[in-house]
Amino acid sequence: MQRGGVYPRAVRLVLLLSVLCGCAPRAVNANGDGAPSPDARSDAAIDSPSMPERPREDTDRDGLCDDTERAFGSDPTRVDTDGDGLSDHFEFTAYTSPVRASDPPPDSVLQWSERPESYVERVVTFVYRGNGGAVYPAFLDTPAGVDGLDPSRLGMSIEALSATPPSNVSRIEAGLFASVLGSTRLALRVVGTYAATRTLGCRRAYLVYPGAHAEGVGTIFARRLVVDVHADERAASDAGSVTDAGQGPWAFRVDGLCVPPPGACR
Ligand SMILES: [Ca+2]
Ligand SMILES: [Ca+2]
Repeated sequence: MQRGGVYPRAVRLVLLLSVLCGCAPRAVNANGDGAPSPDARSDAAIDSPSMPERPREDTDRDGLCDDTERAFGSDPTRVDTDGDGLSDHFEFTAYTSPVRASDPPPDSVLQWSERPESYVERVVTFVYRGNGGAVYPAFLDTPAGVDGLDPSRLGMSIEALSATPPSNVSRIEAGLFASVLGSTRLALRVVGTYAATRTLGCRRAYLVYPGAHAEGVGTIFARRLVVDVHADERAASDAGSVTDAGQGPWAFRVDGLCVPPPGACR
């Protein structure tokens, strides 16, 4: 079965781009002369600055317009259609299924809490046939927040942990496997600590990409993890919205989940 459920990845990418660019493709003229068709002219008139913007409904206020939800396969009346704790908005952004709670799979999700004492650890492994060069653990992309949230709230680190068989590596430090030679299973440790001084009081998720580079080769491994941050209920006193001055376009809370501000559906 196609991972991600209702649409193949490529189709969903087109869907995403269409939505980000202002929704569905417009009608084009049938004779190919470049002149706008009646439908296209009508759309142009509607889009004119002198005309009011066409309303876009977001019944459940989760940041996805109803028409986007219908195309995506999620329920326009539920913030989290499959009840896995990840909002439909996040699942749309992360290309996971909004109707299958097993996607993303549990082994790719880090459950976290927005409390100072929160700590999470995950070991990820991969097999690499080394040529004698070094291998460096690294995050392959900046932790990506969704719902407009600040990824700096995540304090994450990655380090070299172990090699099997050990004799295939001359030395292991936190930042590298030295002189990897032959087929070797390398283990990386991903650690997260909650770095924020304030809590948001709503549940949200981030994407992180632990991986590794090899000397003279480039990227040899990449894994995608979802960081599912649970709200600290002690911070959830301001019902309806979350504010954090100076920290960007903060989300609102609907059904306990962080979502974009009203009117920002896509
Ligand atoms: Ca919606
Ligand atoms: Ca969900």
